[in-house]
Amino acid sequence: MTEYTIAAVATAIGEAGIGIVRLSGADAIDIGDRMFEPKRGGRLRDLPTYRLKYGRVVDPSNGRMIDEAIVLVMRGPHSYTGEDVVEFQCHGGVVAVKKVLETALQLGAKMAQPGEFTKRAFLNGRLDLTQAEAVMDIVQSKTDVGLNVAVDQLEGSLSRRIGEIRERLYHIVVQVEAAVEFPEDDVPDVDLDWMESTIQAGIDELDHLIASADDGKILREGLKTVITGKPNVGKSSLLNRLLDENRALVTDIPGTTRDTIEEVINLRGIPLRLIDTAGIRESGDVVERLGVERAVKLWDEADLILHVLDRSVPLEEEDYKILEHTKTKRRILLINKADLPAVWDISELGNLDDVQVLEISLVEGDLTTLIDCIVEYAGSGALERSKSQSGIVTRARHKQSLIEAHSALNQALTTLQMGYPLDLISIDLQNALEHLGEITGETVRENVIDRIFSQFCIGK
Ligand SMILES: Nc1nc2c(ncn2[C@@H]2O[C@H](COP(=O)(O)OP(=O)(O)OP(=O)(O)O)[C@@H](O)[C@H]2O)c(=O)[nH]1
Ligand SMILES: [Mg+2]
Repeated sequence: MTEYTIAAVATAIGEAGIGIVRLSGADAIDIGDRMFEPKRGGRLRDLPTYRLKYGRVVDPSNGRMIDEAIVLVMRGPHSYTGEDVVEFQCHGGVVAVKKVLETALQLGAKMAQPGEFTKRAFLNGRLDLTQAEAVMDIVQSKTDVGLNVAVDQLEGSLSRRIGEIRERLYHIVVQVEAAVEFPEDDVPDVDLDWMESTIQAGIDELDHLIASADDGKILREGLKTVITGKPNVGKSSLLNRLLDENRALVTDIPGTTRDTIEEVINLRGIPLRLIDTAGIRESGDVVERLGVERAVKLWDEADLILHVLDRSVPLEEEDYKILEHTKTKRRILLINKADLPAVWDISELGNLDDVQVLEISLVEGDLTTLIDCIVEYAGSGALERSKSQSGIVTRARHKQSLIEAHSALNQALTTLQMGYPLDLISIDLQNALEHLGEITGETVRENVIDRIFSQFCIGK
């Protein structure tokens, strides 16, 4: 158990039905007792685990009542953090809840860091690292599909898969080490064919997991979709139509949008992070130029680019420039203003073999075809993967460790095939094991752990 007790408000701050102040640590129950007077007497320390008491929260310095509350006691190790946990369920007002927290702090609890409750759960072995991360993903999930993936991860789907791969590699390491350390003893010879096929199977599995990472990222963070094009083509109109509200200013003056505007929408289960940007053109205006720079930078980060063109005005250099600069990206060309006469033909855009092209009007007709196209073209892989229960990689951190483990296994395979000494193979395998262990948290460094939990909200 960690030596000190932490406390934080666990619910969102604001007027609400209830507000919860949570304490965890060796003194949690003692501190709880000192600031709480149960209506029917008794003390929290005598309360069995998972029981509640109703009463008054009081300021022990003057005996004044702060709020009414129901207090829940959960004793370690069978609690969320693995420690003694006390939760005050108060009336959810900003001041009352803060006052309850302050009282706990005055009695010796320390203000919890972001994610510290979950971090303690991890350090006390209640969760592994992928599960702790899944807790955060559940809190932040943007669609039902994203939630399902996070819940599977919390249930251990990814850990299990990583665990199985580690188990098999570990088996080889044990055999190799025995053969290396006791060469003259009666250790049976290592079966090199078995070793080779086991390592190869590990590599194949890692390939699968790594391949799931792009879709996993989309499910967790959303498909970063950047709307781009020259000024006045209808970019902000597109954002508004997809959102179904007048979020961005739309005028017939080119250069209306200066800064980026980001909104999240749920497109049939795919979370779309939709970003409207300034129209691309050379501009003497400083503000507009900054907006354009920002827009161009976003091309690199985009998972999907919606490039809007206006068919009612002649093509210009900018249209071609954007086409050229975004050509390595997944993109959809939207030939807009189909309600107006066209002054150019799609063939003038050159070779568009690898691009989806749609003609649309943002003032007439619906966007079903566009939505179908986005979901089909950019999101179907993610939706498909979300249905498999066998573990999807949703974080860059996991992907990086998998890539490193993959490279160590490839190295092991080469070493084996070249007929080098077995202890060299053992080093490669240990390396792979270590990288796989980083994902679940067995071999992860402390600063990485700190970084992960610092992204959580306070009270979680
Ligand atoms: N006729 C017609 N007009 C459209 C269509 N889409 C947008 N417009 C009009 O085109 C003008 C520009 O639209 P915006 O959505 O502001 O264009 P934008 O690309 O965001 O422009 P900037 O922010 O200046 O780069 C507005 O007057 C819109 O009403 C369309 O499909 N048909
Ligand atoms: Mg605009």
